[in-house]
Order: sequence, then C-alpha cells, then structure tokens
Amino acid sequence: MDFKQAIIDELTERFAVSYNDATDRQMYEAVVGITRAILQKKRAKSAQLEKEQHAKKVYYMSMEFLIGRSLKNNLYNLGYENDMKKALAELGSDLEKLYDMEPDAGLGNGGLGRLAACYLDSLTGLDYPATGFSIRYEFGIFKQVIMDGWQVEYPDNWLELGGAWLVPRPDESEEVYFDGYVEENWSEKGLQTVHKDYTRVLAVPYDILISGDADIVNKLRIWGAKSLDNFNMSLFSRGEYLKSVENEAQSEAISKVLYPADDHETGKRLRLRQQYFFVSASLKNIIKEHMSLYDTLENLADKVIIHINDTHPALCIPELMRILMDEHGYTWDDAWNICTKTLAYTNHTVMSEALEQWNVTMFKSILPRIYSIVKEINRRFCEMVYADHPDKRSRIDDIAIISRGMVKMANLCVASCFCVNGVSALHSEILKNDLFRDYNDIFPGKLTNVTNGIVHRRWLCQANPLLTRLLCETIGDGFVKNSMELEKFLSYKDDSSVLARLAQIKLENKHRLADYIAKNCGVSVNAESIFDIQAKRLHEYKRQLLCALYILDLYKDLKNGRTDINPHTFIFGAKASSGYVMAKEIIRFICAVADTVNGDTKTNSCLKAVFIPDYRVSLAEIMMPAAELSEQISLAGKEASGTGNMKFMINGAITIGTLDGANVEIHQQVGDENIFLFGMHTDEVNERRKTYRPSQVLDSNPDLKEIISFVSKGGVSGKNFDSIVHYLTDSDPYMTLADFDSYKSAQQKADSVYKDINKWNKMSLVNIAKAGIFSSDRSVEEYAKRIWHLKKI
Ligand code: 26V
Repeated sequence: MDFKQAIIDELTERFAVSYNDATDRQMYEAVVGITRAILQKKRAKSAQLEKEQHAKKVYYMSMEFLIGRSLKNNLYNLGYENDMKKALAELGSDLEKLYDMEPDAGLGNGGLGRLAACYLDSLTGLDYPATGFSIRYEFGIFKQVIMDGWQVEYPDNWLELGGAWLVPRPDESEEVYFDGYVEENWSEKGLQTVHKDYTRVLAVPYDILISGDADIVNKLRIWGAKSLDNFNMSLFSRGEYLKSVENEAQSEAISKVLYPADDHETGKRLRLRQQYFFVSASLKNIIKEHMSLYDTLENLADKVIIHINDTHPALCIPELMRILMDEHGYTWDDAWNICTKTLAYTNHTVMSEALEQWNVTMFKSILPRIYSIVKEINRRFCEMVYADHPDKRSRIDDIAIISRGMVKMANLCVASCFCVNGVSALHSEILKNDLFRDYNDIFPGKLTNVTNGIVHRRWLCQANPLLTRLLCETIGDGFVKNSMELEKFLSYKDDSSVLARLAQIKLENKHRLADYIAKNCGVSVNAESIFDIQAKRLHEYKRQLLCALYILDLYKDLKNGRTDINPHTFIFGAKASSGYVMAKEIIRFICAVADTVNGDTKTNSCLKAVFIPDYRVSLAEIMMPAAELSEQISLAGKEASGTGNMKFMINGAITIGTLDGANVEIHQQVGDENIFLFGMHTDEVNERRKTYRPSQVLDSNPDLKEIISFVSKGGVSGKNFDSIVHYLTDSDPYMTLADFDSYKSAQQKADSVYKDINKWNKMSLVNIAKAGIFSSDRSVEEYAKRIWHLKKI
C-alpha cells in the first residue's frame, strides 16, 4: 500500500489541507483514519468467514476493557509499522510523535480490565471468532495528579482524540427497559408477564476493531446510552429549562463514567443500571445475530458462548432467561437448559468486600422482571439443594442466591454457569476449598483453573523493541507467534556477549524511564542504580506499605553509616479508588518517604524513591522494560493472580514476591534460584491470623520499632502519619509487620546478587526464557479448547 499517497488523500478529503500545512492533530487523525479503514475491510471479510463457516463464537462480556493506546498495536499487528513510519518521514512528520498524542482508552481500573483487552488481542491473533461487549464510558479511569502527596482525580476525556477509533453503528441500536412493575396474567399459554410503566434508554453501539497479528479482525462493541424521551417541550416553554432536560441527563448518565473502584461494592443504583444496560443490549444483539443466521434458538448453546468476566455482567443469566421465555416462548426448563450450557464465569477475587451483592428492594425496583426470574432461579436451586444435599441444609443461607435481603451475584453465577474458573492455580484451589467449597460439593467438576496471561506482542515486542531485536537475532522470530519458543533463549545463559547485550538493553530502557521521571516528576534518578518497581492498583492487601517501610529501614542504615549496598531506586505507580481513604493515605506516605530520602544529600546518591503519577497502560509500557526487581508482595492468599508480575518477568525483571497468585507459577517456571521468595504461605497466614498481634512483632523487632517511632515523631518529611502508625500497630490487617523481616532478607539477598552482575543477568535471562507460558495466547487456547470448544476460522 502507498501510505504516502493515502495520507495525502486523507488529509485533503478530511480537512482540505495539503500535508505541509497539516497540523499534528490532522496528521494523527489521518493516520488513524487510514489504519481504521484497513481494519474495517478486514473485519468485513472476517465477518463473512464467520458466517460461511457457521463458526461457534465467544462473546466476552466485561464492564472493563483497559485498552490503552491502539495506533502502535494496530500498525504492528498489521505489519505496516515500518511503511507508515517511512511515509510519514517523507512527509516531514514522525510516527513516534503521533503515537504519543494518542490518549489511553482507560476503560478499566486494573488487572481485570487489562486482562479482557489482552484476551481479545490473543483471540484475534489466534483466529478465533470473538466479540467483546462493554460500555462506551465518556470518561475512563480518572487522571491522577499528586498535590502535596495527596491524590487528586481529574476527568479523563479520552473520546476527544481516542474517539477516532470508534465506528458508530446506530442502525444496530437496542432499547433497554428499566423500572416500572410486572403484571402477571394466566392465559391458555401459561403464565404471561407484562412489564409496565417502564423507562426506556437507547443503547447505541460503537465498534472498536481489534487486530491480532493474523488476517482475522474482531470487534469490541461498546454501548453508549442515549435518551429516548426528547426533552420536555412543555416544561421548556414554561421556562423550566433544567427540568426539561432532566430525563435526558438521567438516561445518558448511564454511560457517563467508569466506576473508579475495584475494591468495594457500594451497591450504587447507577452501577446496577450500567450493568443491566450493557448486558441487555448485548444479549439482544447476540440473539438477533443468531436468529438471522439460524432462525432458531434451539442450537444457541452449540454456536454461542457468553463469558462473564467477574460478576459484573452476571445479569446475563436472568436476561437470557427473560429473552428465551418472554420473547421466544420457551418454557422455564427449556430456557434453563440453554442458559446453563451457554454461560461461563471467571472469578477474579476472593476479597469479600469486592464480591457484589445488591439490596433486594433496590434490585426489584430497578429491574422488576429480572428480579422475579432471579427469585425463581433461587427457589429452584434451594429446593434442589434441600432435596439432593441434605448435608448442606444448615449452610443454605450462605449458598443461596438471595438471602439476608441481598442478591448475591457470585452465587448466581456459580449456580447457573456450566463452568467457573479461577485465574491462577492457587486462586482456583482457594475457590474450591474455601469461597465456593459448598458449590464444589454440589457441582463436582464445575470449578476449574485457567491461569491468566498477557499479550506478549504488546508487552514484549512493542514495549521493548531492543530486547525483541536481541531475541530475533539469537532465537529467530518464531516466539512472536509462539511464545513457548522463548525457551530457546535459555541456551544463551552462559554466553557472555548475549548477557552483556542484555545488560546494555536494560540500561537503555532504564535511561528511557529515568528521562520520563525527570520530565514528569522533577526527580533525577541514577540509571546505574537498581530499578526496583511496584506498579499496580493501590490496595492494603498488595502491601505497598511493606516496601515503603523497607525504604525507611535502608535509609536508617545508610544514616548509620552502612556503605555496602548498591545504589537503589524504588519506583511506584498506583491509583487509589477515589473513596478509599487508607489507600490515598498510603500514597501520601510513599510520597513523603520519597521526599525524605531524595532530599538527604548524605544518602541520596545511594537511595532514591519516586512515586510516578497517573499509572496507566502507556506508562506501564515504559516502566516494565526498565525494571530489574519486580515487587509482587501481596499477603499470600489475597492476589487472585496478578498480571503485572508476568509483564515484568517477560522483560527480564526478577520477582521479589510472596507465594501468592501467579507468583507460585512463576516460581515453578524459574526455580528457587531465579526468584526472591519471602513471607508466609497461605496456610501459615490463616494459622497466624488467629492470634496475630502486631504489637508483639514490634516488641521483638528493634528495627521495626525504630522505623515506627521515626514515623511517629514526624521524621517522614515532618508530616503527621498517625493514621499509618495506628493502622500498623493496632490492627495491621494484612500482616505487613509479620512479613517484614522475611522481606528484608529477600531484599538483602537481591542486593548481594546484584553485586555479581553476571549472575544477575543470567537470572534475568532465565526469567525471559521461561515467560512464554504467561502469554495470553496460552490462556486463550485453554479457554477455547477446554471450556468454550471453539474452532479457529
Ligand atoms: C470489583 C468491583 C467491586 C465493586 C466496585 C467496582 C468493582 C470493579 C472491579 C472489581 C473487580 C475486582 C477484581 C479484580 O480486579 N481482580 C483482579 O483480576 C486480575 C485479573 O484476573 C488479577 O490478576 C488480580 O490478581 C485481581 O486482583
């Protein structure tokens, strides 16, 4: 393709400018337009193939798809990156500059949303027919600004430039019905229900086209809410301007903003509306598509998989029942039979406060028909448990879908879906033995594991071109398609020239991050120091505090004249939910610790710390390749999987971590010698918890005692951190103090290995070579083969 001519044409057609007058923004939009058009053509072909082959298809339902930027990803996957770069250069422009203009599509909070995005990419790259469904949030995850250590949130108006990727499809809009009441009438056809007095909202679809690195193009369909009731003319005429647009505003609020929380179920009405809105529109869309192809729903379960990403889209269950019964005349039993063969569910957390429950009164008022269906599912389920599992009768309150005035969405999913999976080996065991143990007895074999993965084409090939080139030169480029070929890199473990190049690449990537930090944080860090990074959402259980305490411990040692440690730079990136006060307090603490150590000229040549604001996908792409130590230090049993751990690993960072989530499997891959493990194991945590007193740990640990007293006395930047001191000394719910000594030993071990840089580089090489299994290509193949039974197009 002649990209130069295409750009010139696009600029004249769209903006009536010639290339030498075009602004950067016009250039950017022209290039996106051209790329999007290529994708659209490929999508049309893919859709045709899907139809011709009567392919079984997966619909991946998720409230979040944390896509990040798309231009580089698409050009890379299409194989046009170099051509486009050259064409732009000839026109006096620069592709890298255009890449940097693109806002992240931040339609997610963290791991769960990023996982959905990786899975769509991998499914597409592997030629599987898949569609993602979600919401077209006008505002994605907030922009984080740090003011005097405190997180402040600003709206993320990503559509301004990011909207260029969306293909509007108003012709496929759907109506969604809320509120009102249900009238039940007996007729010769049996019980008929009529939903009355409802309010309607229009769901308008926009498609984001997804490229893999193959010919297939899939789509992510995101729904925007539009009011169906035009503004009220009579109110307007009476001069009641605000009132006249109230209905419109209320409907359109549904797709206004992503809930910026991934920790606490707050039971908000608007969130329930968001969930039903995208579930109902998507299912109507799926059913229409299926009917137009087959003219029957009898074969729905053979042709369609609806995958529920966490409980957020769990309303798929009653909504599919509703469509089958109310709109297609199925009996309960026949509808249930289809539903329970079509729906599968992934659980992403065992934290009880994140498990969704809805107040019955609220649920019923917003979704009266859906409630009546959930009630019936619950009635039949409890009846079955009573009849077939008398030993579970005493546990019924915990197993039931509705109990104690709440609708429990995880229970609804496990009772209804044909398959339920956890996201790492350890997490899936905890589901079977703990969170869902009763269900595991009732439905043996339903619970399974699929360990998470990351799309290595983005997280290695695109984010780390230098390492990718080294890999291509040594082991060939087969790993791009088949991540398991990374293992060939192991044979270079003792090749000193490869190890030296690896070190050089890491150094260049560290310089790139150091430049970013200098520019964005005003802190100069030494690229020769060890880069020790913790990047993830801020949560107590992830224990960013543990690392912060260790920084103070090191600082104390340096002040006391210790000289035997390598220069060390601690780098953090983390957003806190806007209402999560302790998480924000921890950010404030980290920033103050950073100010303290960075400002001390006695120690700052050896020890620095930085909190980089606004952690997001595009920032992660700079941080991961620059990391040497990857902090994965959650309390064992709490992190379902983690996926950042995999991104660091594949870029050659060595994990310092607990045996939690997928760290367990990383350990299995690399062995004891290539990871720094520490801390209590899950069973030890459970045992210790029974009698845990943080004050006892303090009494027996003079180092910790000194650190805490330093904090209490205002040693950290002169600021008051009583909140942190009390948190740690009075309750310490995630046992930070209990794991401190063990963490410290692991850090010391890492520090001593770093002195033997050859050994360090070897460990780094082994991590890269063993990371292939954590490609989402592997995860998606497991889903496709074991759970969804999909065939490639
Ligand atoms: C929960 C909630 C609760 C209500 C408010 C809104 C909201 C939004 C998201 C969530 C999901 C929390 C679960 C989650 O993000 N889990 C993460 O999933 C990753 C992908 O499987 C996994 O790697 C992380 O370990 C896990 O914490």
